[in-house]
Amino acid sequence: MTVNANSLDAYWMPFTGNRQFKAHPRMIVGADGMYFKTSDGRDLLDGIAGLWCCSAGHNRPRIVEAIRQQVGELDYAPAFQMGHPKQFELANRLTQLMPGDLNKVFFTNSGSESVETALKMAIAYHRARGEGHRTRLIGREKGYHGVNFGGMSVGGMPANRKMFGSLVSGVDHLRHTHGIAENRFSKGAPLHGAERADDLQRLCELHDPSTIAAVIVEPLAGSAGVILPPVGYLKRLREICDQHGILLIFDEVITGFGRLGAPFAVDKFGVEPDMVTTAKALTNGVIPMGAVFVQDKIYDAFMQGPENMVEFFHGYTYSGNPMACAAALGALDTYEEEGLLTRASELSDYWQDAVHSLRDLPHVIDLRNIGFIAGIELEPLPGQPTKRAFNAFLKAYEAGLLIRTTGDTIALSPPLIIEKSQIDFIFDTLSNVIKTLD
Ligand code: PXG
Repeated sequence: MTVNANSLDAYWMPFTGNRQFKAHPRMIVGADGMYFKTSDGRDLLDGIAGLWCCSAGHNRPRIVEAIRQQVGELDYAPAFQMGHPKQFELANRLTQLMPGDLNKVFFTNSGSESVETALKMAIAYHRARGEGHRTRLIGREKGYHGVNFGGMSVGGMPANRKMFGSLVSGVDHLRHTHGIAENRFSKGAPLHGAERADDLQRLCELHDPSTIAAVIVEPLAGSAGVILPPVGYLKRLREICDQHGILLIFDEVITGFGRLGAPFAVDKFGVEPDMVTTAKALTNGVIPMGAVFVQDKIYDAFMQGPENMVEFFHGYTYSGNPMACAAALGALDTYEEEGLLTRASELSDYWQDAVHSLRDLPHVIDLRNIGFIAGIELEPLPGQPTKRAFNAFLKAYEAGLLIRTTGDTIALSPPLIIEKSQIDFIFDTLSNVIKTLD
């Protein structure tokens, strides 16, 4: 067989319309700062930080240099029963960033793996404390917690579930908070809907709280189309969890590392969960890595039995991989030197005004914003859900702007280094694109 290196046939692309893409490829061949370079030589403003991960922009010197140095010094160290200094340095840096009791961190390679890790920790934690009856997991409709079986099961995006059988058992879901009419065109966190957190109380009454191990939610649901928590909602979830001895997990894969204008959603909303899952911007998206933060009490509960015994039968070949740790340290240096973990709060009024300038355009039925995130919800084309937003994506791409769409919502999450003129470019371009949509 002869191999044609340029053929697009062999690669089965993830979360992509393979046939559409292969008929009309969109190839990226370079990246620097706020821009991608396309194979046809155009600059593409990155309106989504890669996939919500390149928060310091592209080709950042500290990160590039950290990886270069690391690969020549120590390319790999066994993740089990052996350590290397950068794992511990990174763990210390990270836990200093996290408020409260979230002082221990476990390394994974993706958001999906962080979620599986947290769910397993929750069940094993209760068991270690003699509450092995707590096995039930509660997620939320429209939630996205990655693509592995646990995360898919607690997740609530129908398209991501329907093809894959009966999933993990013993899972239930809270209602989502999307589509509350009074919340349309809210600026920042919406005022209505905190009482939907009381669904948890209802599920406690149905299942008995002593069967529930953990509740997992995204503080802000990204993939489902930028759904913000109503004011008071997360605090109410925390209260109900406390009342019944249930662990609360925040999935901060998207919201972590400055996206909301504070280091974490934990800071932004002033609610401390028992665990926080992260990935993406942890390494600026450059090397795959995830991290699960847990409160001291969780780690401590596992530290019993003979000292030579493994306490938690879980981990990955690449947990705390040297290159990933180096990239994460380079990313943290960049975030700190450039004040990126809070930069979105400095520019959030400007961003918010720009988002809401789209209000009177055709097809726009809702606008949502917080930090450097925007959701622009379009009225679906009759009988053709998702098509109008996908057309916006294609037109924006032609006009030099990369956006994401989910359902009929356009999501924006630019690198946190974005300048005002680039914010203007995003919204001028989008305004023109939306005006020309069918
Ligand atoms: N949890 C959350 C909250 C996420 O947003 C994952 C887990 C899974 O992470 P990994 O690293 O396994 O992909 C995610 C991922 C989008 C988009 O545009 C969102 C994600 C990934 C790709 C695209 O909505 N979120």
